[in-house]
Amino acid sequence: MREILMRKLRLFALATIALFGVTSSANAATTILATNDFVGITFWVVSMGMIASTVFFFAERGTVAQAWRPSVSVAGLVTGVAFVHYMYMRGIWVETGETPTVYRYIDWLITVPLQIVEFYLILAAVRKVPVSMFWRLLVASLVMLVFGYLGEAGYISALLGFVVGTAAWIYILFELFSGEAGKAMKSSGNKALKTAFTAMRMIVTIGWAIYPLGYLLGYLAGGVDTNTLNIIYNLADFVNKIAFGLVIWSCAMQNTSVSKR
Ligand SMILES: *C/C=C(C)/C=C/C=C(C)/C=C/C1=C(C)CCCC1(C)C
Repeated sequence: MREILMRKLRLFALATIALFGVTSSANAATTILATNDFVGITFWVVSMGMIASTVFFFAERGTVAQAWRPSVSVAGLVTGVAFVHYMYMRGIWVETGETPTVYRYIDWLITVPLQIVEFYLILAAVRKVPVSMFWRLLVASLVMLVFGYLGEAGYISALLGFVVGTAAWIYILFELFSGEAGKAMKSSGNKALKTAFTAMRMIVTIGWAIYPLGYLLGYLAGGVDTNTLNIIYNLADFVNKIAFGLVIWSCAMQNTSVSKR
């Protein structure tokens, strides 16, 4: 009974996503993308990558072991929320040539905490971990983004926003490398989890560094042009959201083949 209801809900969710994708792209057809607008093209490519991965993650969710479903669902939420923002950002870019900074920050405000919480979720799928770890990671990611936005929007000095934001990011890295989360991973005795955790941590270290670097070059030095910055952000999002989710999915699959489906 419950299984049937869940299957129906899943189908409904997929249909909604697909319908939204179709209607948004129909609206988008009214704006003309220039053949040499490479930034606009990357906005499009990333949008389509986001919707494809969203459908993929929700479709795959039911095939992984129970304990891994929240992780795969959250991966789908991240790309789903990003897809909606990308449809808007693409429109703003193609129509006005402006950098859609506010939309990026709103997107980050939702997707980044969800991603950072994934570390807790994948650990919790294989072992006992304290809920306080969840809150520490969540709050640190929010501090990072809120201060970045305040600095970028001019409510506080750009430098202060950068310094506090970066401190929060370093705190996250500390937690993942040598804090409770890193230690819990090491002592988990789960090979697939270790591989996934390490790969995700690499993304949070290298892939995420692109954003503060863009902030630094664009707002403190004032030297980076908007075309370059947007292309870099778009490609970074592709890796940091889609590849990040695929790592989680792959780990979930590996843990499923050894336990029961
Ligand atoms: C999918 C979007 C992602 C993974 C966005 C990540 C954004 C960051 C890691 C931003 C970091 C920042 C700092 C570390 C310093 C202050 C400025 C920010 C917000 C750009």
